[in-house]
Formats: sequence, C-alpha cells, structure tokens
Amino acid sequence: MKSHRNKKGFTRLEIGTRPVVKKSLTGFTLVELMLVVIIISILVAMVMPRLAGRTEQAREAAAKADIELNIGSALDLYELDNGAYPKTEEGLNALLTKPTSAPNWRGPYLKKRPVDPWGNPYVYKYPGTRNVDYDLYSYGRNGVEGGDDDITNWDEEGTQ
Ligand SMILES: [Ca+2]
Repeated sequence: MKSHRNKKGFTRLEIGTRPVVKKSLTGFTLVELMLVVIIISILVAMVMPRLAGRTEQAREAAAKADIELNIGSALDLYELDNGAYPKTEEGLNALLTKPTSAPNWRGPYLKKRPVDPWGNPYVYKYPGTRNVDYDLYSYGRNGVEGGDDDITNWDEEGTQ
C-alpha cells in the first residue's frame, strides 16, 4: 500500500486502506460461500438425479416383473386349468374370483388385484391386439396410454 506515504492525510489513508482490507475480507467470505454453494450444487447435481433415476428404474423393473412373471405366470396357470386365458371383459379379476366361464377354476391365482407401481391397474386384453394370446401392460409413469413410458408384454421399438 503505497498510498500512505505519498498521499495527503490520515483521512485519505483511512479511506484508501479501508476498502482494501474490506475487500480482502469480503473476498475471503465470498470464496467460502462459493465453495459451500459449489459443494451443495455438486451434491444436488450428482445425487438427486441418480436417486430419482434409480427409483424410476426400480418402478419400471417392478412393473416388468409383474407383467412378465407374477401376472404372466398366474395367467398361464389359469390357462392350464381352464383351457383359455380370461376374456377382456373378465379381466384380471378372473385370477381372483371365479368367472362363470371357467368351471375348472382352481384359483385364486393371485393374492390381490395387481396395481402397477404408479398406482394404476394393469391393462389386460384377450384376445390381444399386439400379441397372439394376451396383451398386458402398464400405462407407466404418466398414467395414460402411450408416451413412450408404457411397460408392455410386447416388444416396442425405441422404448427400452
Ligand atoms: Ca404411458
């Protein structure tokens, strides 16, 4: 700080130095503050989307398991006993309560009425419009048909 040697007085000096001191103090706290902000934003940026992605992935996997394994095998058992899959209008309820069209019914084939991980009922159609036997799918995250998030028991290009 050369200013205190060649400038006029103390007032000038005080005015001249104070901002310097203040600046460095403010600069230091700013660095601290920025570090904290940076660390927090890194944590948020890294952890949150991963968590969100994981839970959504887990829901999709659960829906897939329901469709391909849980409900799928229950439907296959039903078909073994009764010679055909439940009709569309009987729906998945036929796995829980005996429909009149199934005299050899030996269920219940499921413990409870299946609901997808987003809280919506699975959609069941027999005869199917996509498969030779039945169509079974979940509307996925958006809760409505379509939108690239449906989990289906048929292969859909570009959804996986
Ligand atoms: Ca959907």
